[in-house]
Amino acid sequence: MRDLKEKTLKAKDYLSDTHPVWCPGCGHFFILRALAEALAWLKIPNEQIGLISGIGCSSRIPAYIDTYGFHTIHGRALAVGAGLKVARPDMHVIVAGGDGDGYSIGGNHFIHACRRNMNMTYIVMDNEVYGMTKGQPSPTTQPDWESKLAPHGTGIRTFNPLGVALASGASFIARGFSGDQKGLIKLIVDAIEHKGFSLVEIKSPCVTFRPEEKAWSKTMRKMNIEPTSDMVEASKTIHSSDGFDTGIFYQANTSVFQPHSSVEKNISDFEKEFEV
Ligand SMILES: Cc1ncc(C[n+]2csc(CCOP(=O)(O)OP(=O)(O)O)c2C)c(N)n1
Ligand code: SF4
Repeated sequence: MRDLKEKTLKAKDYLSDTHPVWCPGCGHFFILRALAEALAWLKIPNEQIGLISGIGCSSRIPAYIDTYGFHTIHGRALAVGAGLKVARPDMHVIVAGGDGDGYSIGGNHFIHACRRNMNMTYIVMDNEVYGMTKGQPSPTTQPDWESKLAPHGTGIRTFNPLGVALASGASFIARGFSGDQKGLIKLIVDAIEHKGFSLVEIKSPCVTFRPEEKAWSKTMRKMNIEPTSDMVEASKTIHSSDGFDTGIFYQANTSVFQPHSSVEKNISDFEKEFEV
């Protein structure tokens, strides 16, 4: 593991002047901080980063980071991020959002982003609930979690993002915890440095609609997983985990998809292609 003390830039060099509107104590604050620390450690020039998000409390993050950013539409952030990477392969593309945004409405994009294995990082701020729309169950909500909208629970088994990512072709798969700042910074640094599609799924308590998630500070294990490039081994670890393990579950060098950019074309070239 690298020594994070080597960095010279500061997290504040990557934070914007906009103060987050998140509820006090929301786990997303700690992810914002860890992302800024990771970028400072990597010393990537601000203008070389594109932070793309969908919709949700978590997806507000581009407003708080001082890089290029695009707060897009619900569930479509990965498609926009892939488009940016095609047009600007030189840029570091980071996509961020919530479990509702990425695993429900954005589920199809998630699978195919993993399959394409483009060189980009996907940060999912997973609070096992739809925070912004006031507490509906999400794909990662336990079947027996009772709420106003699902008084007897959904009765539906939870979505396993790490398992789906592995089966779909992602080449870097990690789980972190918003309450483990040091571990999270390392995971984000490793994910951004990885060549290929990197998923960093981060457990992030929603203190307003799931206050019981505050107990994660006691149940989450800090960086107890050792990375492997063996798919079978990774699959066993992912499927035997109770969800409280953190670290890199899988990292492999597999072929990265980078289609040829057509960004050098001007508008009249595009118009000609659509002439009838
Ligand atoms: C197409 C579309 N469908 C639904 C919504 C309503 N909507 C906005 S945010 C959201 C859920 C966000 O939950 P999540 O991604 O888990 O993020 P969190 O707020 O928990 O951080 C939904 C359903 C929307 N904005 N657009
Ligand atoms: S509603 Fe939940 S996810 Fe949204 S800001 Fe508040 S604590 Fe965070």
